[in-house]
Amino acid sequence: MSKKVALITGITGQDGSNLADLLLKEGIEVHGVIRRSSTCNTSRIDYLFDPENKTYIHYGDLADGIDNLLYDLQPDYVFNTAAMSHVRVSFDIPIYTLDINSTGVCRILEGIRKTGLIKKTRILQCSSSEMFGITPPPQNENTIFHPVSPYGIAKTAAYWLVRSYRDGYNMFACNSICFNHTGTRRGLNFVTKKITRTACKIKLGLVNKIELGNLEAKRDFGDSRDYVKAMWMIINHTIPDDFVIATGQTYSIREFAEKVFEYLDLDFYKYLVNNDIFKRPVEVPALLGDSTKIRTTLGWEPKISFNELVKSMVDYDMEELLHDLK
Ligand code: F7E
Repeated sequence: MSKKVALITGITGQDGSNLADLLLKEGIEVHGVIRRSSTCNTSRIDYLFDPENKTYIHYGDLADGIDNLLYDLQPDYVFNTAAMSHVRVSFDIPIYTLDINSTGVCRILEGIRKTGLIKKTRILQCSSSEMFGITPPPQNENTIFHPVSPYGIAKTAAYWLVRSYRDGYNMFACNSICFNHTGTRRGLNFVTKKITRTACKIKLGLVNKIELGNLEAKRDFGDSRDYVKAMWMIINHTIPDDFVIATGQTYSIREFAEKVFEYLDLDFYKYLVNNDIFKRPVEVPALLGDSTKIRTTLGWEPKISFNELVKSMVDYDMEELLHDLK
């Protein structure tokens, strides 16, 4: 039997690269879409070019649509992990954010429809807990969306587009509503990675301060490797549906930072500098996911604890910095 084919948009990102790892282990033929960039943006997936991990990479952009790729590959699965993923930056580039994060999703859905793949191709859209915005926790699939950033608003439009194509055209289109997830492959400008990386630099005497914005926001932090497993379960479910992916525990940014600094035997407050530049015009105060639906329907549960997550990130950053210092 020929291999099933998956197309991952955003394969250079945290989730896209973790998903590629998982799909290769599942025996899937993996194709990834990367954007053209003047600087190299493949550091998270360079190992995938190894003949043993053969992955096929194609240039593409959600600003352009991926119809040709859909037509050529006729994929069994499409995972849309591509996005302008930074909430604060979405206030600086709202129109671009809306184009990529909502119209871009519509371009993929239309691409599947126009290329006659409705019956064949299953699509999973990476939706976000930012859609809940200021609706108080806990949040689940029945919670009202009240997004407050261009990012959250764009993700909400995309969520409804997926539902509309599912209802209107019988497309196997589903949403994974992901709460914050991080890990060793997290981008440097997200708060968890910024904290682990800067704390390690402080420990090594490379810098002497950490500048942060709002420390009181609460987030439900999971590990991306657990979350991509949930995505795989959702897209292989018997029916297309939407599921919250979350740990059910919430920590403030202050608590996350205290934990990291404590692990490195450092006093967080000795190095902390508050800087309003890292605050958003409107903040999402508290996210805490209720993932009962995916736990009871698909049997998913996160395997990596908060403590293990923090430890793995700090250990990874320390090792990488020490390697770079050699
Ligand atoms: O901020 C606060 C900030 O940028 C977390 C994305 O993956 O998860 C992520 O969005 C919190 C916010 O992630 C700094 O105000 C304080 O309250 O790491 P973040 P996010 O905005 O929660 C959702 C689910 C997604 O879908 C997104 O794609 O930390 N914060 N000081 C800071 N945040 C940053 N980035 N930098 C700071 O210095």
